[in-house]
Amino acid sequence: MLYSLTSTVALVLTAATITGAQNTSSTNATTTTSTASGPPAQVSPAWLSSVTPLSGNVKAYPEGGNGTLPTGPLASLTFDYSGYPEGWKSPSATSAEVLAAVNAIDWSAVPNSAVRKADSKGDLTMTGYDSEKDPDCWWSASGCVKSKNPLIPADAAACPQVGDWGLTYDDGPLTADAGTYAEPHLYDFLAEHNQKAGLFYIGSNVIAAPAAAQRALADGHTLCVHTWSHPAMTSLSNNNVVAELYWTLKAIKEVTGVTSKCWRPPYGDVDDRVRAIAWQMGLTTVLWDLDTDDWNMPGDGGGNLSPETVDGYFESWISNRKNGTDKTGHIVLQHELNNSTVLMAEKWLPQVKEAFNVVPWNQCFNISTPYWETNFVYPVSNGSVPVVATASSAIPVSTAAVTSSSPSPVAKPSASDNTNANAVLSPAESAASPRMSVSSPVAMFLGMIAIAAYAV
Ligand SMILES: *[C@@H]1O[C@H](CO)[C@@H](O)[C@H](O)[C@H]1NC(C)=O
Ligand SMILES: *[C@@H]1O[C@H](CO)[C@@H](O)[C@H](O)[C@H]1NC(C)=O
Ligand SMILES: *[C@@H]1O[C@H](CO)[C@@H](O)[C@H](O)[C@H]1NC(C)=O
Ligand SMILES: *[C@@H]1O[C@H](CO)[C@@H](O)[C@H](O)[C@H]1NC(C)=O
Ligand SMILES: *[C@@H]1O[C@H](CO)[C@@H](O)[C@H](O)[C@H]1NC(C)=O
Ligand SMILES: *[C@@H]1O[C@H](CO)[C@@H](O)[C@H](O)[C@H]1NC(C)=O
Ligand SMILES: *[C@@H]1O[C@H](CO)[C@@H](O)[C@H](O)[C@H]1NC(C)=O
Ligand SMILES: CC(=O)N[C@H]1CO[C@H](CO)[C@@H](O)[C@@H]1O
Ligand SMILES: [Zn+2]
Repeated sequence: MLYSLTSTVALVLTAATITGAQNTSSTNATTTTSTASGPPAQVSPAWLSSVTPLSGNVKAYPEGGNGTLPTGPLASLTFDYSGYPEGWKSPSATSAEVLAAVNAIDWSAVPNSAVRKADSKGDLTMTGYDSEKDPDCWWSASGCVKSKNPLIPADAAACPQVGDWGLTYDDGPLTADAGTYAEPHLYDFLAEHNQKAGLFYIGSNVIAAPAAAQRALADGHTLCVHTWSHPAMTSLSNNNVVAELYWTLKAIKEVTGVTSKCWRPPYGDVDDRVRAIAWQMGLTTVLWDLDTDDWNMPGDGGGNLSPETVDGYFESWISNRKNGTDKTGHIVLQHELNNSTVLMAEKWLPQVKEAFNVVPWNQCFNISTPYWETNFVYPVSNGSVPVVATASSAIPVSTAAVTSSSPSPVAKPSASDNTNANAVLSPAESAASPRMSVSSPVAMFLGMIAIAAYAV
């Protein structure tokens, strides 16, 4: 049935692209009819298909809870990272590997927005910026979390359900230079409290602390991309955006065996150009609505925010929840960055859990398959793990998308979703992407995206 809608979808797409894309040639209706053959498909990255993951990884989401997950010293693991770019430096945008990823992108579906200005230290500068005239949804300027390009779903910025606390820690895995606070300090603490989290990994750190990344996967945390060198992404050229995402995706896949379908922009810095590139690399954008500012406490790479101020944020979030003032769900930004942030995280988690339903961010969105490898199936919001048809169930490629709705990370796969072509048309999808009503042809277009080839 979806197939017969192809031409309608293409027509609507044309209109959609006109409002969404800033690329002048894309605004030409003649040009956009070509999208009938090439929408901005979101597919498992073929440019990572030759990566052979290290051994020693779990092959599925770990069942079991407190006391059954691995804790204690990390396995010793040496990783040959020759071939990777220098850590914490902007990777080359012209290497053959990066260009393969660049060439896989349909650039006509990427807005031709201006690269944002940054100073010599890489910090964004707003001089001369006029938000009124900006056709983009640029978080750094306005806090905007809904792409103005209707082809790209809204960011995951806050859990939709009141009382949910989407737990996230950025900038890990925390490497050995953090001394006794290096991982698995926080991961052991989480395991002992039977708590899963969303972890946004820096590629440079993953190759420096591969055993910590493997532990995180084994403990049931959700691994997402947080770039290679932590830049303000909107200040980078298209190819440099690709390079930052490419190397981090590769590092996570080579070390842990999973290919993330989620990323968080450093500093939240994302606009419609960067979102569209990330989307075509298979990544949905995850932000936050509550910021602990923990990184800014004294510490290496930190600032001089007093820990008491951070305590105060937690105190008021908890009391607002307890006295009924808080009427929304949240995604909360914390860091596994240094001893200060790790201690702060461990100090507050038990109290947060008394007031909130604390889950990794993906769980409150019912995103049970956060990787292209669908053998990893995470719990949905009611805590149950859906039954998902796996790649090994030998579904012919031509119909694979019908079983695997997982290509859309903001779709909310559930038991039925994953065996049902209508998955992305579910009310859940429209809840996260208000522009897309259940019956809207654009939502159906997203269904079409799911028909893209499946190549893990
Ligand atoms: C726009 O469409 C016209 C035909 O309607 C065509 O002549 C022109 O080359 C197109 N421009 C671009 C940039 O595709
Ligand atoms: C704009 O679209 C044209 C035609 O599809 C494409 O060749 C070009 O690379 C795009 N520009 C950018 C900056 O994406
Ligand atoms: C998990 O187990 C540890 C050690 O056995 C114990 O200290 C802790 O209280 C337990 N936590 C929960 C949530 O059951
Ligand atoms: C709830 O707690 C917060 C923080 O302590 C306070 O500012 C607010 O006034 C309280 N609201 C109610 C209705 O008690
Ligand atoms: C973190 O460790 C440093 C020394 O490595 C110490 O001076 C500092 O007090 C520690 N911070 C906290 C919050 O424990
Ligand atoms: C949890 O939700 C899923 C759909 O999201 C449903 O299939 C399942 O039956 C639910 N489980 C429980 C225990 O309610
Ligand atoms: C997740 O699934 C449950 C059913 O298990 C549903 O009630 C809830 O609305 C869904 N949440 C989202 C964000 O779609
Ligand atoms: C890894 C890291 O950044 N460690 C720093 C955390 O903060 C402390 C001070 O509280 C520094 O001494 C560490 O170097
Ligand atoms: Zn960060």
